[in-house]
Amino acid sequence: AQDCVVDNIQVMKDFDRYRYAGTWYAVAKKDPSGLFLLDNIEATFKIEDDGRMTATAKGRVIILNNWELCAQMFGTFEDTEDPAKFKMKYWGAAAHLQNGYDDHWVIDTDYDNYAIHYSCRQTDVDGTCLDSYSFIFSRHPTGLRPEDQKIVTQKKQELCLLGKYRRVAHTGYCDNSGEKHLS
Ligand code: AZE
Repeated sequence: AQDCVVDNIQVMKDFDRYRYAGTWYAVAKKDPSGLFLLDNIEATFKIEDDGRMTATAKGRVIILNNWELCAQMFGTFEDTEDPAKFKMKYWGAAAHLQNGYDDHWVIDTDYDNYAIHYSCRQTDVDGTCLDSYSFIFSRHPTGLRPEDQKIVTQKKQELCLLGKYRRVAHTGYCDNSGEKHLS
């Protein structure tokens, strides 16, 4: 299905949250409208004792026009009838950060190297997406392995987002950092 209708997007078959758990580095992203994580984005997913998925994430943001900081975020995931489709409630460690309730779909992953995430915030009357964001995650901060790039390109196309991604830099900005960035 390449009609760009959100309901027709294929997600990961037999998604295994336990294998998805752990740390992922964003190596590319497609931004939604409005404020968003800029770079140095990493997310760590965890499966709680009751089986529910939670996550922490961090990334550089600029808020209030010129206040740069490392945003520390939390997310809890609600299951849906599809194991690869979640609803994510998220909030920041500090009150001035963003909170919200977004879709969190896992489009494809091999669990050990790459994962493709997608979230549509608003659909148009024709069922296509008006406001989406998407992350290409890697287990390696250095980027994707060449053999995974082909799969990722194919999936970007299926999401109707080919050409809309930007590379995510990892400069160490959020390393050993809490909410505040010192220097
Ligand atoms: C995500 C996966 C892991 C948990 C979370 C994620 C999303 C976080 C944001 C954060 C935005 C922050 C802003 C702050 C000013 C998808 C990486 C919480 C969307 C804009």
